[in-house]
Amino acid sequence: MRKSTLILGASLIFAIAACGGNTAQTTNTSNTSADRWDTVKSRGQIICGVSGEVPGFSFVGTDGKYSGIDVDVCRAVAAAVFDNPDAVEFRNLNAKERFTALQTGEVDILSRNTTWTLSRATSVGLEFAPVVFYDGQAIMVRKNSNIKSLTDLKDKAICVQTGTTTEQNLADQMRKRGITYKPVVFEDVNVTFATYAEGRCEAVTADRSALVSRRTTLPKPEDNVILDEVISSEPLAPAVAKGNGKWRDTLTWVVYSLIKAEELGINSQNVAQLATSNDPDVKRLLGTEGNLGEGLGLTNDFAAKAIKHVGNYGEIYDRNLGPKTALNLPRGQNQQWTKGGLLYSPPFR
Ligand SMILES: N[C@@H](CCC(=O)N[C@@H](CS)C(=O)NCC(=O)O)C(=O)O
Repeated sequence: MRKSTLILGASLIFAIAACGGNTAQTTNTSNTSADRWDTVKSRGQIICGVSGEVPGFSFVGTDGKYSGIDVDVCRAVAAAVFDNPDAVEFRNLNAKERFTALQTGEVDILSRNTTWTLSRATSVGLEFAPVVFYDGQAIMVRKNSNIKSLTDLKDKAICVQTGTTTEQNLADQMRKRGITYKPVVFEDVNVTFATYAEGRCEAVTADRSALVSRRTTLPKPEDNVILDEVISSEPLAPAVAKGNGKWRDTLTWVVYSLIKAEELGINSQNVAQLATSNDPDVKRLLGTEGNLGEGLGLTNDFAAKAIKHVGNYGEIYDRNLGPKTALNLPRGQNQQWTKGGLLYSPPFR
């Protein structure tokens, strides 16, 4: 009872402040309370939850080194905060474990091909940063199977990982189309794909990028095709636990800095030399003019540090998913807005 009165009181104050347009006051409140940002700063290292099983996104090599676009997001934050992209410890999390790991504080950031959804952003308690990869769900089948569409999967076994939007979307789509099927559900991604590879499922479904990625790990990748049909939208974004506004801001603006850097033509090779640029947009992003970093509790050249160590969004994409990689994923929706894509950073001002 007392608790609900307090909560009501707090929301009333917020509502009055918001209606009165006193946004500075509300911003200050969220930024001065105990925040994950303080824990990370005093630890001197970020703990980053990844999958570790999806090449191009997050993967542990035979040398124990992590790579992938999700890995690079955490490395960029470490570079911006500590000027050291290696100040990150990675933890492997499967689909089911990932949210608990964030809620309990086991990880500071969840950067793990995770779709931004309403329930995850509310009841599950996640605070999403910008989308780093726009994806959609697809289906993979054997080339010689004669399965060309979802309809052809009537009464067939479909392998799928639990704890994912993938499992939910498949059920929705099949229900919508009145198609009966046999979901074969696993917690472990390796078992999911191994079961498909053994021929015990006629199809396997996942985010399209994950299918392209995991196909490279199958015994005969070329014997498998990904159907053209895309059955959902999967905006993949990193996240922090709710109630850590300052830490969320850091993650958010580091991701935007990588996107903005590509838009402005700043990359790891020219970032040092562009410190003397006369372009006001470049100067503000690199912190040679203004004090944008201060608002985050960082140095004003936080973006320059991230770009120097990890590269801009385009460099990160190319290194992990581009034409020189086994995935060779076209940029598509993950292109800059100036080139017809969906990547768009708000102003650095
Ligand atoms: N984007 C979807 C699916 C994410 C997902 O977990 N996909 C599986 C299928 S490849 C995966 O990445 N598994 C890796 C693991 O469990 O480590 C979601 O957020 O629910």
